Amino acid sequence: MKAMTRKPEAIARMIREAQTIAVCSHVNPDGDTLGSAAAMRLALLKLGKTVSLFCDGKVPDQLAFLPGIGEMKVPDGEEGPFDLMLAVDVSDEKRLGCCANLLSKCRHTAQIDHHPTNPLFMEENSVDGGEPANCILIREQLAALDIEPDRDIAVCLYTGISTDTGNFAFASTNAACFEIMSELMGKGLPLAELNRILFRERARAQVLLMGRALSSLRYYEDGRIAVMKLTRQDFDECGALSEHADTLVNFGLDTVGTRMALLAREAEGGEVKFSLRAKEPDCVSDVAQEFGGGGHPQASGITMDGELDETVSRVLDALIRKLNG
Ligand SMILES: [Mn+2]
Repeated sequence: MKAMTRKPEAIARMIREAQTIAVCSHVNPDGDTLGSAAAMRLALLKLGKTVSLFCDGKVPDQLAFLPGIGEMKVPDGEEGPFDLMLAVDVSDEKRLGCCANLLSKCRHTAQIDHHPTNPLFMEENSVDGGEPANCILIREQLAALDIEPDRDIAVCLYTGISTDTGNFAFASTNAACFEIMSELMGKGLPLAELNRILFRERARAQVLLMGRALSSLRYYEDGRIAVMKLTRQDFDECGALSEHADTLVNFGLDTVGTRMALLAREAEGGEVKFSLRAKEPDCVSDVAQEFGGGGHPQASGITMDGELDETVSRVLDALIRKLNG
């Protein structure tokens, strides 16, 4: 069952009755939760509210352009009390991280979210698991508050919608995305500049690491499996962090004719971390489980003790068996 209880009017009433409002994002914040929080902050300021932004995590450098996002703080226990907590894009209480400590300091609690699994854990919940981005529900919330988006709010809403839809490319992308985009373009949204920051620019260390990953690329089984390896030395020489390797496995998967891809990296603790990917209908999560890992059918991970080349050949053998099975 998809959670579906859109209640912008009920949330608007709670907002109107509150003066001090704590807006909370989820741990490991992304463009949608931060875009939602930044847009709500701007709207609430227009209504004369006192707004605080909280998140258990650091704002990624790439999202520092979001208007007002510099106000975001990790709660330190000294803040509050607040009339209202408003959680945005937070699928359950655990995803609040240490912001959950604020719940007891808030007279009322509410949330706006788009995760199908949301257990409706707040006093008032405006949730629709069918929408591809929370910022679509934020646009609706602004309408319930009689707030017209301005250019800054447009920047926030675009960031959430574009990042959660993979730049309008995922199957979840719907007509509402483009209806809202049409409106935001009319507000002077700097589309080309933001698109470059969000979807094209990479940290230098990541570009260098990409070169290492691509030069390690080998194809097996007539190109149906792509394998890349990164050593500790690659990371050190590129000045790269583990997170810089996160999406590189896709270069292998995006090859014409390739059905499964693997990227293995030596982690700091002496383990080897694997990212496994497959194109539908192929599946890699069962191979991941064989080695104590897990994840989604087409995107899984494994962490293993052992030496790089030896662990890679074991996982590769399992992928070959799976492919021919
Ligand atoms: Mn989201």
